[in-house]
Amino acid sequence: MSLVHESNCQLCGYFCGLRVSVDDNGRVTRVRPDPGRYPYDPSILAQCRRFTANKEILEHPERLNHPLKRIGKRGSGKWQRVTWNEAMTDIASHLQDLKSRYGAETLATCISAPHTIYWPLHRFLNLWGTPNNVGIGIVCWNPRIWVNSLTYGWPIEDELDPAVTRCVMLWGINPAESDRSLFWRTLKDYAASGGKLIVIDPRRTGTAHLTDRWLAVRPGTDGALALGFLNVVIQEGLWDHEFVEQWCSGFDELAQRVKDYTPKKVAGITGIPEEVIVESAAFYALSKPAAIFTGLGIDMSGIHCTQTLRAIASLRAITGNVDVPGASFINDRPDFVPEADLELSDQLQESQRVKKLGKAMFGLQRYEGYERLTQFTRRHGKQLPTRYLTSAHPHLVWQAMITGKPYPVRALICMASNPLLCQANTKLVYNALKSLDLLVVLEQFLTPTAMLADYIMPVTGSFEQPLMQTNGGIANIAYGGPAAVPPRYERRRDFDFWNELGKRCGQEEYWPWSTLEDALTDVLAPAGLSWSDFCHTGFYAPEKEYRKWDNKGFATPSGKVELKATLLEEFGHDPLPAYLPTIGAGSEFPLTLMTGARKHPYYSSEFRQVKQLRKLHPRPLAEISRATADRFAIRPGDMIWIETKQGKIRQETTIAEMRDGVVSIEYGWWYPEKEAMEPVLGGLWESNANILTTADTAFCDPILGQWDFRSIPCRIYKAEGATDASF
Ligand SMILES: Nc1nc2c(c(=O)[nH]1)N[C@H]1C(S)=C(S)[C@@H](COP(=O)(O)OP(=O)(O)OC[C@H]3O[C@@H](n4cnc5c(=O)[nH]c(N)nc54)[C@H](O)[C@@H]3O)O[C@H]1N2
Ligand SMILES: Nc1nc2c(c(=O)[nH]1)N[C@H]1C(S)=C(S)[C@@H](COP(=O)(O)OP(=O)(O)OC[C@H]3O[C@@H](n4cnc5c(=O)[nH]c(N)nc54)[C@H](O)[C@@H]3O)O[C@H]1N2
Ligand code: SF4
Ligand SMILES: [Mo]
Repeated sequence: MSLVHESNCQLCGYFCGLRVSVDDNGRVTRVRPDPGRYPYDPSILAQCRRFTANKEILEHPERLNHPLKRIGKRGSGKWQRVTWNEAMTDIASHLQDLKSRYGAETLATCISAPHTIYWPLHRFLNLWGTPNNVGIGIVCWNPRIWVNSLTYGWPIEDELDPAVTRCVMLWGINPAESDRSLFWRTLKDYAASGGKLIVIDPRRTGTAHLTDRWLAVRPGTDGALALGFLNVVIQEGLWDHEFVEQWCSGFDELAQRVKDYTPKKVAGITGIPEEVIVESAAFYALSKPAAIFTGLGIDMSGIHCTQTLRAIASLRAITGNVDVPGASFINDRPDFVPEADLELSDQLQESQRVKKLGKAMFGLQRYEGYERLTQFTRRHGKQLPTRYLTSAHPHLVWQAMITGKPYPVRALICMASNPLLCQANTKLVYNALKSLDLLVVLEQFLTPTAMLADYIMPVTGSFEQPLMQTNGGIANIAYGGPAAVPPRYERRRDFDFWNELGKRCGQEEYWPWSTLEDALTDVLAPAGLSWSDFCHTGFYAPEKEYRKWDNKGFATPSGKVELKATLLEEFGHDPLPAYLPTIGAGSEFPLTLMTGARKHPYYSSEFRQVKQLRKLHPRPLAEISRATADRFAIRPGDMIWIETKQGKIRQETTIAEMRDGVVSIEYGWWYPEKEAMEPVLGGLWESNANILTTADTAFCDPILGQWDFRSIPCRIYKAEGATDASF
């Protein structure tokens, strides 16, 4: 006999609703999409190869099942199995000891993709007293949250409604690989029924194949392109006069600014023909409503990022595509307890807030900027969680670990993150982790980062933990469901770790819950929903209301869309969208490197040990155009060195339709089949893209701190003698 449970896949950020059959022995026997629950996609089975891997991952022989304590030298691979109680007692007392010696700020945490629930971590940190959470957010999603908040007073959700939307621009985003769920299917259906698409990407991706309008932009020049589009829209009088007149501030200054960005000039910078720039801009402006989705192609563009997003935000606004159906939606405050309240950021004292590293840098991406921004959003009854907007800059945190300056950072807790593969400059991260007094890693697998830990705490995954996804706490939407099976072995939920650590560190009154389900029950209560009601539907979202500006205006200082951003000016930055020319690549590194474009079946550094997925994609691939391959006498299948100022790695060549002179490599590659100790560390040093990158603040966006993962000068050459076997 087997019982069917409703649950959610947690192998990527879409958390598809699933039906999980469990037999009398508690074994998962079958997993199917759940047509009754959000997000549901009947074509999941065909589209997403990871979906079927859930069973293998749940019972994988290499899953971490018990807490481990390091007994040899750091990285020596010698572990002792301990109980949760022993581990938690040691961790809590070690942390208290470090706090008494160096202050609360000596503890940092590292998080990244949306694998798990994050507010418990922030709640702990705020009560503990440290501003040092390192995320990847600075180059993933957060720039959009910041820029849209500065421009429209709150983040927006771009929206494709095939019945309403007349044009979709996909800019530096590739849902064909990064999102195989509902959105991708909607997009394909939209294209198949004649919907109009513009795709801006140096590679002809699966997404670009949906349209004739593929703009193969030169990496890192999107800012100029956006200014060029604005130039055309304004010169040709294609803007929404009524919306601009009533609801935008700074239009005249914007018009003046973009005058210089003629299609001719922009063609020279971006490599896109003049007539294509003119036609695309006019096409977008005349097809209303129109949506613009942006992705990592922009977020990871380093010094260009903030102002490129500002130009795109202005384009949306002057064409009247803000908070209208089929274009974009300004989210509402949640009816349930907002993440901003759960994280208890007001508990972090001013004396600790100012210790955020990098005093004179990135003034907005600090508590000062956060406070100023939320002053206006609060007028609309809304507040963003601090976690997107005050993230500590990773480069500064790694340096503080190594140098003790400006103060010692001696302890790190990594949750659902693998910084040795996913943060820039692996060597720096490695030296930082090696220098720590205490490294705790909450993990499912023995990753290279976990290999360097003092304690590894085994955590649950899909089906073993309940889920309540809230679009990062910025929207009035929640979806998710219950666990289908109890945690296996001694795996626990991330929540349990923070709940227990909090209680052991004097925060008892703030952790009134015994389980995550208890906590989620309290979170849902203000919306009038019980946890079991929520699990049944798996979805909470009231009907959307658009054009809220009509009676409320925007939650910005001027109450309008700020084409000229008051807060940017106040913090000493250019208040109008701008484009900073990139320094040329030079002869030593004549090519441009893009790292990390998404590919199925992997998710970041995960799943290389999952046999059914590894079989589909055994090695990392470096993509180049046919002409670039010929230029360097490289053939498909050749192993090549990819080298930047930071270092070199090897990947296998594949030919792709893309801009000449550009190299696109995969990231997150390590080899779980290799030795799990120093110096091998699971093949960390062989093909890992982040050996080639840096987040040195000297080269980051001066406004919010973004570093460049997508247009790095590089060179390539054949790795003589290296064959597949050397991987
Ligand atoms: N399969 C899979 N799916 C994933 C993930 C995964 O690891 N694997 N990761 C998830 C995560 S964490 C995220 S944040 C999302 C990201 O989702 P996306 O934003 O779709 O991510 P990417 O594919 O990294 O980048 C999009 C495109 O940007 C292009 N690009 C690179 N440089 C430039 C540039 O200078 N200009 C322009 N216009 N385009 C450029 C790349 O060629 C790429 O096709 O995906 C999520 N989904
Ligand atoms: N060069 C380059 N670097 C990049 C990027 C790029 O495009 N180029 N992309 C960046 C982006 S957008 C992102 S989001 C990051 C992703 O960076 P990470 O999130 O660090 O990447 P993952 O490999 O997904 O690591 C997550 C780890 O969490 C574990 N895990 C899974 N579920 C859970 C859970 O519920 N709880 C806990 N505690 N652990 C869990 C997994 O086993 C895995 O080892 O990488 C970034 N790094
Ligand atoms: S898209 Fe695939 S991996 Fe992501 S949640 Fe859905 S089934 Fe899981
Ligand atoms: Mo991400």
